[in-house]
Amino acid sequence: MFKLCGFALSNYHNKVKLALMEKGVPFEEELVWADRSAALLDRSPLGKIPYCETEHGPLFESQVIMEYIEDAYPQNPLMPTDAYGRAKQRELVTFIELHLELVARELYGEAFFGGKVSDETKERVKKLLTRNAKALGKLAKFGPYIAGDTFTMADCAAMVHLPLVGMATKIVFGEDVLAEYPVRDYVKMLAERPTVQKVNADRKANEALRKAMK
Ligand SMILES: N[C@@H](CCC(=O)N[C@@H](CS)C(=O)NCC(=O)O)C(=O)O
Repeated sequence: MFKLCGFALSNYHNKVKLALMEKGVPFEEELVWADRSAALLDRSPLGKIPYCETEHGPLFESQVIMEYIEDAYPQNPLMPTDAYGRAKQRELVTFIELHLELVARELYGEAFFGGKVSDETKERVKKLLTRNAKALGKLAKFGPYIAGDTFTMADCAAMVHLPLVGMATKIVFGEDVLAEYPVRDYVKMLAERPTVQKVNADRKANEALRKAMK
């Protein structure tokens, strides 16, 4: 059976888990911390989670896993069938991850883990995120789903990443770079889905476990 490995505090892990549940793909979940152990590096060369175990072998990089799931389990598709529609999905996911989440990630140490980020980094990140956040308006529809009137793969990404980008920038800069978008209402709307409720409940339980381990 398909196995998703990682921990439920991770936005990338939760993106894949949400897709699996939305598609109704049977899967097992194995708790794996990003501990740089030899066992982890054997499955995921950069020691990152999530990775998965398929019937053919392991895969890492969450978006590669998402596409594998879509190809291997065509039921309840999370992408349209036409090439351009599929490309638009990938465009939105790539944009959110490469130009928003990965940039904002530089702030997480200070925003969530008690660290400190240099003023130089803050200035660079703020400039980039301000520009990139404006560009999100050209791609995101919030209509009510991120790519239009249907729940898609892009929602699995937007649901886990956009709130984090908003929170991190609000904490570190005192202003949410995504404030002009209805992210709060969007997340609230998605939280009516049992799949999203399960992701959120598991994330909270994982956070409690991590705290208890310290
Ligand atoms: N591009 C990767 C990002 C995954 C990622 O950054 N995972 C984090 C947890 S949210 C991680 O494993 N960090 C540990 C590390 O980088 O050593 C993906 O999409 O899977």
